[in-house]
Amino acid sequence: MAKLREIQDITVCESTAEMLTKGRADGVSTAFDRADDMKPCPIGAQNACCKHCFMGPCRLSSKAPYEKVGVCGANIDTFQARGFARAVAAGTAAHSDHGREIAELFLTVAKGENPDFEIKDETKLVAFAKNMGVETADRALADVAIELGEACLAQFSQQHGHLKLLELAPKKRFEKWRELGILPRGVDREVVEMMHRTTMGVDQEYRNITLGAARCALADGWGGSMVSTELSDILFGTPVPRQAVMDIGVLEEKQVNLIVHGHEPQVLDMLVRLAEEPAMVEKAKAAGAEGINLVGMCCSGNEQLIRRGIPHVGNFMQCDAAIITGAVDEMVVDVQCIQAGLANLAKCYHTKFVTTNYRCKIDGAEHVEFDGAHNARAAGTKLVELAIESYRHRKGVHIPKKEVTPLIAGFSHETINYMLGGSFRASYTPLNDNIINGRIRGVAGVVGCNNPRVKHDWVHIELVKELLKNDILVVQTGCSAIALAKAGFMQPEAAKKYCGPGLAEVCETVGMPPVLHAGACVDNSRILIALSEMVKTGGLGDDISDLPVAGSAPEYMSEKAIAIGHYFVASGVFTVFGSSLPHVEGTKWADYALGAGLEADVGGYWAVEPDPYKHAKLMIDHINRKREALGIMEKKERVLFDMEARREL
Ligand code: MSK
Repeated sequence: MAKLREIQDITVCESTAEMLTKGRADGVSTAFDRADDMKPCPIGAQNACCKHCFMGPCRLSSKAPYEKVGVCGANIDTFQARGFARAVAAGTAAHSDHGREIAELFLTVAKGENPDFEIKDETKLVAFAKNMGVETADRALADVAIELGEACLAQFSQQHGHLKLLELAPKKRFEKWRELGILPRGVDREVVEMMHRTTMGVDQEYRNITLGAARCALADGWGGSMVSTELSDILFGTPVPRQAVMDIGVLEEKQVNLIVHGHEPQVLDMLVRLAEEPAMVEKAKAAGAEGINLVGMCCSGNEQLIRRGIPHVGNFMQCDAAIITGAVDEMVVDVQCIQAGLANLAKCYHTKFVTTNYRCKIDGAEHVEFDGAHNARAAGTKLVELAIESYRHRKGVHIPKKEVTPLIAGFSHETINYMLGGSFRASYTPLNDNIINGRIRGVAGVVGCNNPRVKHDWVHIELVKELLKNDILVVQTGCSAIALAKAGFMQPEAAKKYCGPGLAEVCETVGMPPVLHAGACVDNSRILIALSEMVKTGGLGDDISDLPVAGSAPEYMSEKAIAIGHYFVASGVFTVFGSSLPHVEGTKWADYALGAGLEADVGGYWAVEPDPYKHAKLMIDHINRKREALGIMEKKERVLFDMEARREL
């Protein structure tokens, strides 16, 4: 094993540091240790390795003469564009397969075939049905719901035309996509086509591949992900701001601790209800516990944090730390971001590690099939009972000393609209006004994962501090949101402590935190809708690419993050990535994707910057440029029309 980093160089999260120290004393290995032991392959990291056929694998370098090509003759630009595009396709597939599962579950509920779930938000059902082109007037809600479910499922298999939800984008944006020929037709079609185009001997022009990848990514953001988020809101409730607590300290010494980790909301939704049932609590008591403590982790946790205020343990790189407490009686997982190493780590303690989805089985894990459409209650009951049984086998328990952090989460685009517009006039006008008058300089979406190769949570936190100081409102999802929540940025009091005077004034007036938690990584689609609404509200240009906004994924690790980044770029948003991939420099593809070439095509482009301060500067400079172009660089109050002025008009 290579020399391991000191704990203080691994994480800034106090509770994680305490547990990693314990883990080393216990002699167990974590993902941080494995990252130290596994040197990343520099050729692979540059997407300069091609193994799309079996004449290779071929390796190129940006430092080698440009004429040096692979066996088939493909150059480094083709290699990089194809590697990037395949990551986009994989990320799109992941979000969209999640979205399809939700659509199938929704349809069983709509048809009255699934007593385990119900439609929670009928208002949103009607609003979303209208957006999907489903007739709602004078119809029974059940009929609307069935047609909506079918229409959503059809978005995946559709072969012609364009995805319906793209029409929510500003007109100019939609027309740009049409002109470029990148309006996605159907989600599955775009993923299949991307895999075809990037196989040996097909698309070998880097610009064409990158624009093809944009079409695929748009099918994620405005297709699979958006369907997932909107239907999840209808089924499990549209998020509204609610108080909760976060960090490993949510684990309880004297209760059965059951963590749900992964992405799809139905598992945690069912288990929460079961864990509250008196008969189940009695079973826990019979096993010697005081009760059942059901908590979320990663994006499964985010899904129910924003909807029910369920306590949250932590982000992707805290899974090891949570198990090391010895207090986790069971970790239930479904799909995405489940590290295989957790199954082995769980064996070193008494933790039951249980997979639940046929698409995700892991060597060494127990498997209880949870099919939301058919057996949610039965499977859920078994899962809670396994946790209770596991409690009997506890050895030592060590819960971190650090107190849990209170937070407010649940900022859907509907909530932002309502909150900033007030009770009588839900609208984005006050947000736009405050951007125009300069109190708010702009808006940043800071999202994405943790990556064990960078100091856990540090880049997220330092970056957001810089943005807030510069009056930039921050909207978050995924593991990045969890990092900032733990650090105390999701309380209204954070405004005074961290923000510039303009943003602090707005937050204090509204009573909101300066960092808004919008949900799981699949919920970035909420940000697309919010950006479109800002354009439609007026005063900030007529396309998303005119807005003073920027995107960021400072510690990303997943292919899903590449798909998210590319759908923001393709929607007109400048997007900066932090850690590791894509290490792209010195090639024509890199010059195109990270600069004026891609910006000229789609209005957005990429940047890569691991240093949080330089990363923030790139975003702030971009926002300033957009303000300059809009003519709102100088602070000025917007002239509001009074009745007299209106009459004159
Ligand atoms: S869980 S994709 S580590 S945000 Fe959505 Fe976190 Fe990234 Fe997974």
